[in-house]
Amino acid sequence: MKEIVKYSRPQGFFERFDRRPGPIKTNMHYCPGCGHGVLHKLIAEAVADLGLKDRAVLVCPVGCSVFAYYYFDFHSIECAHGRAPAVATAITRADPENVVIGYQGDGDLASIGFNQILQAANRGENMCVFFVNNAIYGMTGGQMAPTSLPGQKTQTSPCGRNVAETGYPIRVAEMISQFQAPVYVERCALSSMKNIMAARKAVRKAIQNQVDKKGFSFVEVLSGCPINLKMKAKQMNEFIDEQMTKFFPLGVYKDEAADREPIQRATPIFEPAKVKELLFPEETERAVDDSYRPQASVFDEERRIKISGFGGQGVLSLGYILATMGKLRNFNVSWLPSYGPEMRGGTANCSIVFSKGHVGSPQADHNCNLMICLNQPSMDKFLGELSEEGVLLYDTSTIKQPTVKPGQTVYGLAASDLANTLGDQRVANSVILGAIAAMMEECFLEGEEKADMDRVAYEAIQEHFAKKPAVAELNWKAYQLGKTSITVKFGARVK
Ligand SMILES: Cc1ncc(C[n+]2csc(CCOP(=O)(O)OP(=O)(O)O)c2C)c(N)n1
Ligand code: SF4
Ligand SMILES: [Mg+2]
Repeated sequence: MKEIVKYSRPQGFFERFDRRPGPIKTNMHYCPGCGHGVLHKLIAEAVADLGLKDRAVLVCPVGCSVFAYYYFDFHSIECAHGRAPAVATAITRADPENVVIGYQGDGDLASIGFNQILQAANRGENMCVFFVNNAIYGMTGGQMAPTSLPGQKTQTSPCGRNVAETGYPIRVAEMISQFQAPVYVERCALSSMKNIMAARKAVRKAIQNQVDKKGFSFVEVLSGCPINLKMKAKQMNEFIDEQMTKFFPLGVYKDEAADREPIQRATPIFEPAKVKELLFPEETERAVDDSYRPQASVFDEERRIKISGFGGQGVLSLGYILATMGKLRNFNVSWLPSYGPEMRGGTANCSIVFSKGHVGSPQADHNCNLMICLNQPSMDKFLGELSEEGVLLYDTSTIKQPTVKPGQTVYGLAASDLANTLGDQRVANSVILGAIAAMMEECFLEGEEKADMDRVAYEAIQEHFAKKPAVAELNWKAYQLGKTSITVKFGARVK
Protein backbone atom coordinates (compact mmCIF):
# COMPACT_ATOMS: atom_id res chain seq x y z
CA MET A 1 0.00 0.00 0.00
CA LYS A 2 1.30 3.43 -0.85
CA GLU A 3 1.90 5.55 2.23
CA ILE A 4 0.86 9.18 2.19
CA VAL A 5 3.25 11.51 3.99
CA LYS A 6 1.51 14.48 5.56
CA TYR A 7 3.53 17.57 6.38
CA SER A 8 1.82 18.53 9.60
CA ARG A 9 2.53 18.76 13.30
CA PRO A 10 2.62 15.24 14.79
CA GLN A 11 0.03 14.65 17.51
CA GLY A 12 2.83 13.63 19.88
CA PHE A 13 3.93 17.28 20.07
CA PHE A 14 2.26 20.05 22.05
CA GLU A 15 0.07 22.40 20.04
CA ARG A 16 2.27 25.32 21.16
CA PHE A 17 5.60 24.95 22.92
CA ASP A 18 4.55 26.89 26.01
CA ARG A 19 7.27 25.38 28.17
CA ARG A 20 9.84 27.07 25.98
CA PRO A 21 10.94 30.35 27.53
CA GLY A 22 10.89 33.58 25.51
CA PRO A 23 8.32 34.86 23.06
CA ILE A 24 8.68 32.13 20.38
CA LYS A 25 6.25 29.31 21.11
CA THR A 26 5.93 27.71 17.69
CA ASN A 27 9.51 26.86 16.70
CA MET A 28 12.03 24.48 18.20
CA HIS A 29 15.21 25.81 19.77
CA TYR A 30 17.44 23.75 17.45
CA CYS A 31 19.65 25.43 14.85
CA PRO A 32 18.55 25.27 11.19
CA GLY A 33 19.73 21.99 9.67
CA CYS A 34 20.05 20.22 13.04
CA GLY A 35 19.01 16.55 13.08
CA HIS A 36 17.45 16.63 16.57
CA GLY A 37 14.25 18.27 15.35
CA VAL A 38 13.81 15.67 12.60
CA LEU A 39 14.26 12.76 14.99
CA HIS A 40 11.90 14.40 17.50
CA LYS A 41 9.28 14.50 14.79
CA LEU A 42 9.70 10.79 13.97
CA ILE A 43 9.34 9.86 17.65
CA ALA A 44 6.37 12.17 18.26
CA GLU A 45 4.57 10.72 15.24
CA ALA A 46 5.26 7.11 16.23
CA VAL A 47 4.11 7.56 19.84
CA ALA A 48 0.87 9.22 18.74
CA ASP A 49 0.20 6.80 15.86
CA LEU A 50 0.76 3.76 18.10
CA GLY A 51 -1.65 5.25 20.68
CA LEU A 52 0.99 5.42 23.41
CA LYS A 53 0.75 9.00 24.63
CA ASP A 54 -0.54 7.89 28.06
CA ARG A 55 2.16 5.27 28.55
CA ALA A 56 5.24 6.80 26.93
CA VAL A 57 8.02 8.28 29.09
CA LEU A 58 10.78 10.18 27.33
CA VAL A 59 14.06 10.00 29.23
CA CYS A 60 16.02 13.12 28.23
CA PRO A 61 19.78 13.60 28.23
CA VAL A 62 22.14 16.49 28.79
CA GLY A 63 23.13 17.99 25.45
CA CYS A 64 21.27 20.10 22.88
CA SER A 65 18.21 17.85 23.37
CA VAL A 66 18.14 18.60 27.11
CA PHE A 67 15.04 20.65 26.34
CA ALA A 68 13.18 17.87 24.50
CA TYR A 69 10.46 18.21 27.14
CA TYR A 70 9.48 21.58 25.65
CA TYR A 71 7.98 19.71 22.73
CA PHE A 72 6.63 16.24 23.52
CA ASP A 73 3.08 15.99 24.75
CA PHE A 74 3.69 12.93 26.94
CA HIS A 75 5.62 12.12 30.11
CA SER A 76 9.26 13.09 30.26
CA ILE A 77 12.04 13.15 32.82
CA GLU A 78 15.38 14.93 32.79
CA CYS A 79 18.50 13.06 33.91
CA ALA A 80 22.04 13.87 34.94
CA HIS A 81 24.58 13.71 32.11
CA GLY A 82 24.89 10.15 30.75
CA ARG A 83 22.56 8.64 33.35
CA ALA A 84 19.45 8.24 31.18
CA PRO A 85 19.79 4.42 30.96
CA ALA A 86 19.80 4.07 34.77
CA VAL A 87 16.75 6.30 35.13
CA ALA A 88 15.03 4.48 32.25
CA THR A 89 15.75 1.17 33.98
CA ALA A 90 13.95 2.35 37.12
CA ILE A 91 10.96 3.51 35.08
CA THR A 92 10.54 0.27 33.17
CA ARG A 93 11.13 -1.92 36.23
CA ALA A 94 8.71 0.09 38.39
CA ASP A 95 5.89 -0.41 35.89
CA PRO A 96 6.51 -2.74 32.94
CA GLU A 97 3.53 -1.14 31.14
CA ASN A 98 5.51 2.11 30.75
CA VAL A 99 6.91 2.66 27.27
CA VAL A 100 10.36 4.03 28.01
CA ILE A 101 12.15 6.00 25.32
CA GLY A 102 15.78 6.88 25.97
CA TYR A 103 17.21 9.74 23.93
CA GLN A 104 20.94 10.51 24.10
CA GLY A 105 23.71 12.33 22.23
CA ASP A 106 27.16 10.93 21.57
CA GLY A 107 28.90 12.92 24.32
CA ASP A 108 26.20 11.90 26.77
CA LEU A 109 25.92 8.22 25.79
CA ALA A 110 29.35 7.24 24.44
CA SER A 111 31.49 9.34 26.76
CA ILE A 112 30.33 10.40 30.21
CA GLY A 113 27.69 7.68 30.57
CA PHE A 114 29.13 4.93 28.42
CA ASN A 115 29.08 2.24 31.10
CA GLN A 116 25.43 3.01 31.83
CA ILE A 117 24.24 2.18 28.34
CA LEU A 118 26.38 -0.94 28.06
CA GLN A 119 25.02 -2.34 31.34
CA ALA A 120 21.40 -1.52 30.43
CA ALA A 121 21.86 -3.20 27.02
CA ASN A 122 23.51 -6.21 28.59
CA ARG A 123 20.64 -6.57 31.07
CA GLY A 124 18.23 -6.42 28.15
CA GLU A 125 16.09 -3.74 29.79
CA ASN A 126 12.74 -3.36 28.10
CA MET A 127 13.39 0.08 26.63
CA CYS A 128 14.28 1.65 23.33
CA VAL A 129 17.16 4.07 22.97
CA PHE A 130 17.68 6.63 20.22
CA PHE A 131 21.32 7.59 19.98
CA VAL A 132 22.08 10.82 18.12
CA ASN A 133 25.57 10.55 16.67
CA ASN A 134 26.50 13.98 15.32
CA ALA A 135 30.24 13.40 15.80
CA ILE A 136 30.54 16.38 18.16
CA TYR A 137 29.61 17.85 21.54
CA GLY A 138 26.98 20.19 20.11
CA MET A 139 25.63 22.00 23.13
CA THR A 140 28.94 23.02 24.63
CA GLY A 141 30.31 24.52 21.43
CA GLY A 142 31.86 21.75 19.37
CA GLN A 143 34.39 19.75 21.39
CA MET A 144 35.60 16.38 20.11
CA ALA A 145 33.19 13.51 20.83
CA PRO A 146 34.05 9.80 21.09
CA THR A 147 32.47 9.55 17.63
CA SER A 148 34.39 12.40 15.94
CA LEU A 149 36.05 11.14 12.76
CA PRO A 150 39.81 10.73 12.32
CA GLY A 151 41.15 14.08 11.14
CA GLN A 152 37.91 15.90 12.09
CA LYS A 153 38.58 19.46 13.28
CA THR A 154 36.80 20.38 16.50
CA GLN A 155 37.34 22.96 19.24
CA THR A 156 39.51 20.49 21.13
CA SER A 157 41.21 18.97 18.08
CA PRO A 158 41.90 22.11 15.99
CA CYS A 159 44.43 20.25 13.83
CA GLY A 160 42.06 17.34 13.30
CA ARG A 161 41.43 14.27 15.49
CA ASN A 162 44.73 12.47 15.86
CA VAL A 163 43.96 8.79 16.41
CA ALA A 164 47.45 8.17 17.81
CA GLU A 165 46.55 10.53 20.67
CA THR A 166 42.81 10.08 21.13
CA GLY A 167 41.96 6.71 19.61
CA TYR A 168 39.35 5.90 16.98
CA PRO A 169 35.65 6.76 16.78
CA ILE A 170 33.62 4.35 18.88
CA ARG A 171 31.15 2.27 16.87
CA VAL A 172 28.39 1.97 19.43
CA ALA A 173 25.79 0.11 17.35
CA GLU A 174 28.34 -2.60 16.55
CA MET A 175 29.29 -2.92 20.23
CA ILE A 176 25.72 -3.15 21.47
CA SER A 177 24.87 -5.73 18.83
CA GLN A 178 27.56 -8.03 20.26
CA PHE A 179 25.68 -8.42 23.54
CA GLN A 180 23.29 -11.33 23.73
CA ALA A 181 20.34 -9.53 25.31
CA PRO A 182 19.49 -6.67 22.89
CA VAL A 183 16.78 -7.62 20.46
CA TYR A 184 17.17 -4.99 17.76
CA VAL A 185 20.06 -2.74 16.72
CA GLU A 186 20.08 -0.53 13.65
CA ARG A 187 22.04 2.47 12.41
CA CYS A 188 20.19 5.07 10.31
CA ALA A 189 20.92 8.57 9.04
CA LEU A 190 18.94 11.79 8.63
CA SER A 191 20.83 12.98 5.55
CA SER A 192 18.20 12.46 2.81
CA MET A 193 14.49 11.81 2.48
CA LYS A 194 15.22 8.15 1.74
CA ASN A 195 17.32 7.82 4.88
CA ILE A 196 14.77 9.69 6.98
CA MET A 197 12.05 7.26 5.86
CA ALA A 198 14.28 4.33 6.87
CA ALA A 199 14.86 6.01 10.24
CA ARG A 200 11.11 6.48 10.61
CA LYS A 201 10.63 2.73 10.18
CA ALA A 202 13.39 1.96 12.68
CA VAL A 203 11.90 4.31 15.29
CA ARG A 204 8.53 2.60 14.99
CA LYS A 205 10.02 -0.85 15.16
CA ALA A 206 12.06 -0.03 18.28
CA ILE A 207 9.00 1.40 20.04
CA GLN A 208 6.78 -1.50 18.96
CA ASN A 209 9.36 -4.01 20.29
CA GLN A 210 9.03 -2.41 23.63
CA VAL A 211 5.25 -2.48 23.61
CA ASP A 212 5.60 -6.19 22.84
CA LYS A 213 8.08 -6.49 25.78
CA LYS A 214 10.78 -7.88 23.51
CA GLY A 215 13.60 -6.11 25.38
CA PHE A 216 16.34 -3.66 24.49
CA SER A 217 16.20 -1.90 21.11
CA PHE A 218 18.88 0.53 20.01
CA VAL A 219 18.76 2.89 17.04
CA GLU A 220 21.84 4.96 16.26
CA VAL A 221 21.03 7.97 14.12
CA LEU A 222 23.73 9.81 12.15
CA SER A 223 22.71 13.42 12.44
CA GLY A 224 23.96 16.85 11.45
CA CYS A 225 25.33 19.61 13.64
CA PRO A 226 25.94 22.21 10.88
CA ILE A 227 26.67 24.99 13.38
CA ASN A 228 29.62 23.32 15.05
CA LEU A 229 30.89 21.60 11.92
CA LYS A 230 30.66 25.00 10.20
CA MET A 231 28.82 23.61 7.19
CA LYS A 232 25.77 24.55 5.12
CA ALA A 233 22.89 22.05 5.22
CA LYS A 234 23.72 20.44 1.85
CA GLN A 235 27.38 20.10 2.74
CA MET A 236 26.37 18.63 6.11
CA ASN A 237 24.30 15.93 4.45
CA GLU A 238 27.18 15.12 2.13
CA PHE A 239 29.49 14.85 5.14
CA ILE A 240 27.10 12.33 6.73
CA ASP A 241 26.69 10.30 3.52
CA GLU A 242 30.30 10.38 2.36
CA GLN A 243 32.40 10.67 5.54
CA MET A 244 30.40 9.45 8.50
CA THR A 245 28.90 6.36 6.88
CA LYS A 246 32.41 5.18 5.94
CA PHE A 247 33.12 4.81 9.61
CA PHE A 248 29.58 4.13 10.72
CA PRO A 249 27.94 1.92 8.06
CA LEU A 250 24.14 2.08 7.95
CA GLY A 251 22.05 -1.03 8.33
CA VAL A 252 20.44 -3.52 10.68
CA TYR A 253 23.00 -5.08 13.01
CA LYS A 254 20.62 -7.33 14.82
CA ASP A 255 16.91 -8.13 14.64
CA GLU A 256 15.64 -11.06 16.67
CA ALA A 257 12.23 -9.69 17.58
CA ALA A 258 10.34 -12.42 15.73
CA ASP A 259 12.11 -15.15 17.75
CA ARG A 260 11.89 -13.59 21.20
CA GLU A 261 9.30 -14.32 23.87
CA PRO A 262 8.04 -11.33 25.89
CA ILE A 263 10.27 -10.58 28.88
CA GLN A 264 8.95 -11.72 32.28
CA ARG A 265 10.32 -9.93 35.32
CA ALA A 266 9.36 -10.03 38.98
CA THR A 267 6.43 -7.77 39.85
CA PRO A 268 7.70 -4.76 41.78
CA ILE A 269 6.57 -4.31 45.37
CA PHE A 270 5.79 -0.86 46.69
CA GLU A 271 3.93 -1.36 50.01
CA PRO A 272 6.35 -0.30 52.79
CA ALA A 273 5.27 -3.13 55.15
CA LYS A 274 5.89 -5.78 52.49
CA VAL A 275 9.28 -4.29 51.56
CA LYS A 276 10.30 -4.34 55.23
CA GLU A 277 9.17 -7.94 55.61
CA LEU A 278 11.27 -8.97 52.60
CA LEU A 279 14.33 -7.02 53.65
CA PHE A 280 14.18 -8.12 57.29
CA PRO A 281 12.41 -11.49 57.25
CA GLU A 282 12.92 -11.92 60.99
CA GLU A 283 14.14 -9.65 63.73
CA THR A 284 17.66 -10.81 64.55
CA GLU A 285 18.62 -11.34 68.17
CA ARG A 286 21.39 -8.99 69.23
CA ALA A 287 24.40 -10.91 70.48
CA VAL A 288 24.93 -9.38 73.91
CA ASP A 289 28.22 -10.09 75.62
CA ASP A 290 28.51 -9.92 79.42
CA SER A 291 31.16 -7.25 78.98
CA TYR A 292 28.69 -4.93 77.19
CA ARG A 293 27.24 -2.03 79.09
CA PRO A 294 23.49 -2.10 79.52
CA GLN A 295 21.76 -0.24 76.70
CA ALA A 296 21.54 3.52 77.32
CA SER A 297 18.23 4.60 78.79
CA VAL A 298 18.18 7.95 76.98
CA PHE A 299 17.04 8.57 73.40
CA ASP A 300 14.27 6.13 72.58
CA GLU A 301 13.88 8.01 69.34
CA GLU A 302 16.62 7.99 66.67
CA ARG A 303 19.22 10.80 67.19
CA ARG A 304 20.72 12.53 64.17
CA ILE A 305 24.03 14.41 64.44
CA LYS A 306 25.91 16.48 61.89
CA ILE A 307 29.51 17.66 62.28
CA SER A 308 31.01 20.07 59.77
CA GLY A 309 34.11 22.20 59.20
CA PHE A 310 37.22 22.45 57.06
CA GLY A 311 39.02 19.30 55.86
CA GLY A 312 41.91 18.69 58.27
CA GLN A 313 40.01 19.93 61.37
CA GLY A 314 39.28 16.37 62.46
CA VAL A 315 35.58 16.55 61.58
CA LEU A 316 35.45 12.94 60.42
CA SER A 317 37.53 11.63 63.36
CA LEU A 318 35.29 13.40 65.83
CA GLY A 319 32.28 11.77 64.17
CA TYR A 320 33.92 8.38 64.31
CA ILE A 321 34.76 8.69 68.02
CA LEU A 322 31.21 9.84 68.74
CA ALA A 323 29.82 6.85 66.82
CA THR A 324 32.14 4.56 68.80
CA MET A 325 30.77 6.06 72.02
CA GLY A 326 27.27 5.26 70.79
CA LYS A 327 28.37 1.70 70.08
CA LEU A 328 29.82 1.39 73.59
CA ARG A 329 26.44 2.50 74.98
CA ASN A 330 24.79 -0.24 72.94
CA PHE A 331 23.08 1.85 70.29
CA ASN A 332 22.99 0.85 66.64
CA VAL A 333 25.07 3.56 64.97
CA SER A 334 26.03 4.77 61.52
CA TRP A 335 28.80 7.17 60.52
CA LEU A 336 28.64 8.65 57.05
CA PRO A 337 31.55 10.86 55.94
CA SER A 338 31.26 13.38 53.12
CA TYR A 339 34.51 14.73 51.74
CA GLY A 340 34.97 17.97 49.84
CA PRO A 341 36.95 17.72 46.61
CA GLU A 342 40.12 19.12 48.22
CA MET A 343 42.41 17.20 50.57
CA ARG A 344 42.98 20.13 52.95
CA GLY A 345 41.27 23.47 53.26
CA GLY A 346 38.07 22.23 51.55
CA THR A 347 34.90 21.39 53.42
CA ALA A 348 34.07 18.13 55.16
CA ASN A 349 31.10 16.90 57.10
CA CYS A 350 29.77 13.69 58.53
CA SER A 351 26.47 12.36 59.75
CA ILE A 352 26.11 10.11 62.77
CA VAL A 353 22.86 8.38 63.63
CA PHE A 354 22.16 6.62 66.96
CA SER A 355 19.18 4.32 67.14
CA LYS A 356 17.86 1.60 69.41
CA GLY A 357 16.15 0.05 66.37
CA HIS A 358 17.30 -0.12 62.77
CA VAL A 359 19.13 2.93 61.48
CA GLY A 360 17.06 4.31 58.60
CA SER A 361 18.84 6.84 56.40
CA PRO A 362 22.42 7.39 57.61
CA GLN A 363 22.33 10.89 56.12
CA ALA A 364 21.56 13.67 58.63
CA ASP A 365 20.35 16.43 56.33
CA HIS A 366 17.31 17.76 58.16
CA ASN A 367 15.92 17.69 61.70
CA CYS A 368 19.36 17.15 63.26
CA ASN A 369 19.27 16.79 67.03
CA LEU A 370 22.87 17.91 67.46
CA MET A 371 24.74 20.21 65.09
CA ILE A 372 28.46 20.77 65.56
CA CYS A 373 30.10 23.52 63.50
CA LEU A 374 33.83 24.15 63.34
CA ASN A 375 33.91 27.02 60.86
CA GLN A 376 31.71 29.90 59.71
CA PRO A 377 30.82 28.54 56.22
CA SER A 378 29.55 25.32 57.82
CA MET A 379 27.46 27.27 60.30
CA ASP A 380 26.01 29.39 57.48
CA LYS A 381 25.28 26.30 55.40
CA PHE A 382 23.94 23.82 57.93
CA LEU A 383 22.31 25.68 60.85
CA GLY A 384 18.96 25.51 59.03
CA GLU A 385 19.10 21.71 59.34
CA LEU A 386 18.96 21.83 63.16
CA SER A 387 15.62 20.62 64.55
CA GLU A 388 13.31 23.00 66.42
CA GLU A 389 14.51 21.56 69.76
CA GLY A 390 18.06 20.72 68.69
CA VAL A 391 21.38 21.57 70.29
CA LEU A 392 24.10 23.57 68.51
CA LEU A 393 27.74 23.35 69.57
CA TYR A 394 30.28 25.62 67.90
CA ASP A 395 33.87 26.84 67.99
CA THR A 396 33.83 30.45 69.18
CA SER A 397 37.46 30.93 68.02
CA THR A 398 36.31 30.98 64.42
CA ILE A 399 32.52 31.53 64.36
CA LYS A 400 30.27 34.48 65.21
CA GLN A 401 27.56 33.82 67.80
CA PRO A 402 24.42 32.81 65.91
CA THR A 403 20.80 33.65 66.53
CA VAL A 404 18.71 30.53 67.04
CA LYS A 405 15.03 29.61 67.40
CA PRO A 406 13.35 29.69 70.84
CA GLY A 407 13.34 25.89 71.31
CA GLN A 408 17.01 25.44 70.41
CA THR A 409 20.03 25.40 72.71
CA VAL A 410 23.53 26.74 72.06
CA TYR A 411 26.87 25.78 73.57
CA GLY A 412 30.13 27.41 72.47
CA LEU A 413 33.78 27.28 73.40
CA ALA A 414 37.03 28.47 71.83
CA ALA A 415 38.04 24.99 70.73
CA SER A 416 40.82 25.99 68.30
CA ASP A 417 42.41 28.44 70.79
CA LEU A 418 42.23 25.86 73.57
CA ALA A 419 43.80 23.22 71.31
CA ASN A 420 46.65 25.68 70.61
CA THR A 421 47.37 25.91 74.34
CA LEU A 422 48.05 22.16 74.20
CA GLY A 423 50.48 22.76 71.35
CA ASP A 424 48.45 21.14 68.57
CA GLN A 425 45.48 22.73 66.81
CA ARG A 426 44.47 19.35 65.46
CA VAL A 427 43.05 18.31 68.84
CA ALA A 428 40.32 20.98 68.62
CA ASN A 429 38.00 18.12 67.75
CA SER A 430 38.63 16.40 71.08
CA VAL A 431 38.14 19.72 72.88
CA ILE A 432 34.72 19.75 71.21
CA LEU A 433 34.15 16.13 72.29
CA GLY A 434 34.70 17.23 75.89
CA ALA A 435 32.11 19.96 75.41
CA ILE A 436 29.63 17.41 74.01
CA ALA A 437 30.17 15.28 77.12
CA ALA A 438 29.54 18.29 79.39
CA MET A 439 26.40 19.16 77.45
CA MET A 440 25.16 15.53 77.64
CA GLU A 441 25.73 15.37 81.37
CA GLU A 442 23.88 18.65 81.84
CA CYS A 443 20.95 18.11 79.52
CA PHE A 444 20.27 14.40 79.16
CA LEU A 445 22.09 11.97 81.49
CA GLU A 446 21.31 10.88 85.03
CA GLY A 447 22.82 8.58 87.67
CA GLU A 448 25.18 5.83 86.59
CA GLU A 449 25.09 6.77 82.93
CA LYS A 450 26.20 10.29 83.80
CA ALA A 451 28.97 8.88 85.99
CA ASP A 452 30.08 6.60 83.14
CA MET A 453 30.38 9.38 80.51
CA ASP A 454 34.12 10.00 80.86
CA ARG A 455 34.89 6.30 80.86
CA VAL A 456 32.97 5.82 77.60
CA ALA A 457 34.78 8.76 76.00
CA TYR A 458 38.17 7.48 77.21
CA GLU A 459 37.54 3.99 75.73
CA ALA A 460 36.39 5.47 72.40
CA ILE A 461 39.50 7.70 72.16
CA GLN A 462 41.75 4.75 73.01
CA GLU A 463 40.02 2.58 70.40
CA HIS A 464 40.33 5.26 67.70
CA PHE A 465 44.02 5.96 68.36
CA ALA A 466 44.91 2.37 69.33
CA LYS A 467 48.15 2.44 67.34
CA LYS A 468 49.23 5.89 68.58
CA PRO A 469 49.24 5.94 72.42
CA ALA A 470 50.84 9.42 72.62
CA VAL A 471 48.18 10.88 70.31
CA ALA A 472 45.46 9.16 72.34
CA GLU A 473 46.89 10.73 75.51
CA LEU A 474 46.94 14.24 73.98
CA ASN A 475 43.35 13.84 72.76
CA TRP A 476 42.26 12.71 76.22
CA LYS A 477 43.82 15.87 77.70
CA ALA A 478 42.01 17.95 75.06
CA TYR A 479 38.74 16.22 75.99
CA GLN A 480 39.21 17.11 79.66
CA LEU A 481 40.04 20.70 78.77
CA GLY A 482 36.94 20.99 76.58
CA LYS A 483 34.73 19.59 79.31
CA THR A 484 35.42 22.54 81.63
CA SER A 485 35.76 25.34 79.08
CA ILE A 486 32.27 26.10 77.74
CA THR A 487 31.85 29.90 77.65
CA VAL A 488 28.65 30.37 75.63
CA LYS A 489 25.58 28.64 76.95
CA PHE A 490 21.97 29.67 76.36
CA GLY A 491 18.64 28.44 75.10
CA ALA A 492 15.82 26.07 75.99
CA ARG A 493 17.75 23.24 77.67
CA VAL A 494 20.16 25.27 79.78
CA LYS A 495 19.31 24.74 83.44
C1 LIG B 1 28.29 16.26 34.66
C2 LIG B 1 28.38 17.21 33.48
N1 LIG B 1 29.54 17.25 32.79
C3 LIG B 1 29.63 18.07 31.72
C4 LIG B 1 28.58 18.84 31.34
C5 LIG B 1 28.72 19.77 30.16
N2 LIG B 1 28.02 19.26 28.98
C6 LIG B 1 26.78 19.67 28.69
S1 LIG B 1 26.24 19.03 27.24
C7 LIG B 1 27.70 18.22 26.99
C8 LIG B 1 27.97 17.41 25.76
C9 LIG B 1 26.78 17.08 25.01
O1 LIG B 1 27.14 16.48 23.81
P1 LIG B 1 26.25 15.39 23.12
O2 LIG B 1 25.82 14.37 24.12
O3 LIG B 1 27.00 14.88 21.95
O4 LIG B 1 24.94 16.18 22.71
P2 LIG B 1 24.67 17.17 21.49
O5 LIG B 1 24.62 18.53 22.11
O6 LIG B 1 25.79 17.02 20.51
O7 LIG B 1 23.36 16.73 20.96
C10 LIG B 1 28.57 18.44 28.03
C11 LIG B 1 29.94 17.89 28.11
C12 LIG B 1 27.38 18.76 32.10
N3 LIG B 1 26.31 19.47 31.79
N4 LIG B 1 27.32 17.93 33.17
S1 SF4 C 1 24.56 23.06 18.18
FE1 SF4 C 1 24.42 21.37 16.73
S2 SF4 C 1 23.32 19.73 17.81
FE2 SF4 C 1 22.99 21.65 18.89
S3 SF4 C 1 21.09 22.49 18.09
FE3 SF4 C 1 22.74 23.44 16.92
S4 SF4 C 1 23.03 22.10 15.17
FE4 SF4 C 1 21.83 20.96 16.66
MG1 LIG D 1 26.76 15.20 19.94
